[in-house]
Amino acid sequence: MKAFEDKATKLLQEHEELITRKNEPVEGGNGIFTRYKYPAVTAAHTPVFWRYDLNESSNPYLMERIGMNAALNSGAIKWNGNYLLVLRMEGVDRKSFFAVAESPNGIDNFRFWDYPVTMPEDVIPATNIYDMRLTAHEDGWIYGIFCAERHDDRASAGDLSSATATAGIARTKDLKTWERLPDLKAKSQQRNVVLHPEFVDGKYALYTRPQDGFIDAGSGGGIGWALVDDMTHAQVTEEKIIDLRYYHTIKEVKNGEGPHPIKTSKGWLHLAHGVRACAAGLRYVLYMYMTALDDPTRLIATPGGYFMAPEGEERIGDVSNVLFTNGWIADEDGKVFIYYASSDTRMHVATSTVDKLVDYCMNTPADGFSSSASVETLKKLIDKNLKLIANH
Ligand code: M1P
Repeated sequence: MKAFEDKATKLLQEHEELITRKNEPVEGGNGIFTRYKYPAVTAAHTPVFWRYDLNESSNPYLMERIGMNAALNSGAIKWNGNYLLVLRMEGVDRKSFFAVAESPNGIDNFRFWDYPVTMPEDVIPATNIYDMRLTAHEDGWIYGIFCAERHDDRASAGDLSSATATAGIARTKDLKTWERLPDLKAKSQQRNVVLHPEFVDGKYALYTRPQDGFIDAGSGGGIGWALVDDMTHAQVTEEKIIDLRYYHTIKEVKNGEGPHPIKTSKGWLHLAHGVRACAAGLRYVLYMYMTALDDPTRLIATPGGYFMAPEGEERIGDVSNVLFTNGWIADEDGKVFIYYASSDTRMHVATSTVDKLVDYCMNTPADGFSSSASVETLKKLIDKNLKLIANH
């Protein structure tokens, strides 16, 4: 019927307008990075044919049949000249799955591939999978490491929310067909596990995040590092904490590696998330650090405080007051595309350059761990500037 056809045409047109909308840089800011006006990808960017049955006889009212709740925490990779996000899509049924969206410029025009990723299961199937970190490793494979969540069967009867977090591992050569490898074996639960892109001492190197329970990072201490002989049977035997958590900092409660670090002439550039608690609940922000080229476990720069925190509409969503990142792309000309999710709801992009980010890491004062130390740090900059102003 014409009414059905008109409605379907309108749906498709509105969707096309959304995904082809030009994004605009937000003027001003702090000079370190540039935010963009619109989210890069949202649940509404998913194809209409994922959500609606477009057959009039089986869906005469043209109602949505499969709802999408959120598009968040995306891995990222440059692929055949385009910018690819492997998104954590979350349906209205709360299940997360992976799907690829591709953009010619990294900023807008993200278009989903027709089908979501079919991720093979490990021997014990997971209930939920999410937050993939992509690493094009020097061994020639692209690895995706993600959280595999299962109900904790040791929980008492009736406890239907206790869960376990394990690092699921898969690899691919084309981002279409994935080979699932056995989940990471470790003494503790693990989330936010990331593969370093190069061999270190002839081994694979993982950034880990040991945790006491599904939510609680507790005694884990921070972001860890573990060397692994074989990714097809990955096991953490020794784990060293390389980026510790401290009292009264932005990462007091938890932290976790974001995407794998970018190699620069000055060291490895890291992007991570830090979590603190407050009366409103947990607050997730992004922070940076750098490690040495000759020893990726040695910290060489630890800028204090957050690099990015939720602003404006970013503050509100399914899990409010959260920024989270697990994907960035460094172009050959040094431009960096930082993909981050806000409040577990939508994806954004911010841009910077490798040089600016290294400068930020090297020249931002470290956290002095007390109010008086912060005041002394502030006074040093004021002194320097007042002398400069006086000499003008
Ligand atoms: O809800 C905020 C984030 O919480 C978890 O991160 P972490 O393990 O550091 O607490 C993850 O579930 C992440 O997906 C989520 O965005």
